[in-house]
Amino acid sequence: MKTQYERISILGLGAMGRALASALLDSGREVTVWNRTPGKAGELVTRGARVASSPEEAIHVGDLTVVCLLDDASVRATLAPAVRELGGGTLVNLTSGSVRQARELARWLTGHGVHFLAGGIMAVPATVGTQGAFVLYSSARDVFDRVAPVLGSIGRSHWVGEDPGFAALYDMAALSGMYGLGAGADHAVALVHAEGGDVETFRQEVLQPWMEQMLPITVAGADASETVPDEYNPAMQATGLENILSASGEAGVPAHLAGHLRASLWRMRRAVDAS
Ligand code: FVH
Repeated sequence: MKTQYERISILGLGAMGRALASALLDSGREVTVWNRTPGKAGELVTRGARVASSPEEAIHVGDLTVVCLLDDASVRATLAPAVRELGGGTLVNLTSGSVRQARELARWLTGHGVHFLAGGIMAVPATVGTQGAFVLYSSARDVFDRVAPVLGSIGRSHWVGEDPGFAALYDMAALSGMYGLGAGADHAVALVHAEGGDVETFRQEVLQPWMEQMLPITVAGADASETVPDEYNPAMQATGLENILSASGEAGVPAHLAGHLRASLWRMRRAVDAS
């Protein structure tokens, strides 16, 4: 197996695939790109990327294949006709999918002699290659050790275990946390807007510093058991949540924006009932 990975092929030129190609070009690699719909390579070509006319051709010219497509179904559809070409090569899948899909993809590809690494990108296209960006990887450690330095230009490489499903697992769980934060922020802004508050001032002077203060406490306190420690005073929190929900209703904020509050209230009431 080649270990230098100077020639990298990217399957998928959506927003993320283009950002990956750009970062890898910046790092001095030879980059070949393929996309189902032609004409998406744009300025990547002027910067030196080569365009392949099929997944097979892209896989053939590269010594490392990076896949970043919409979902697992598109990965399967793209790789199925090319799987013979992949045998003996190295493939990193950076497409989002479920834990089961990642495990099954790993089984299928390793069964065809592919050195496989599963990944989950903890970045958006605009932050690929910047300081905060990182990528979760899982499956065979030796494949990670060879690939990680090469893909470091996308973002810091972070291995999360031999189970090929773990990159997807931690990726999805982290996204769940992000969407929870987003839902809370959306509701907060909707409430301020509905009661005539200054949304921009609230955003900058109240919401941002408050969420920054609470983020480490919230992450540390997250608990899979759904119990609430007594020192969190669940009775007080249940009353507080009822107040927010009342205020939200009085302001006419749509009830579906407050789903996260009802989930927290359910948890606090359950803790009160259990005490
Ligand atoms: N963009 C983001 O912020 C997030 C950040 C975290 C990781 N995600 C995941 O990355 C995967 C790709 O996301 P994307 O942003 O590049 O997505 P799109 O811009 O919508 O591009 C989709 C590409 O997939 C191709 N494609 C779709 N269906 C098929 C198919 N059946 N066969 C072959 N290719 C297919 C599509 O091709 P085309 O429509 O241009 O022909 C694009 O190349 C994704 O898993 C995110 O969850 C991004």
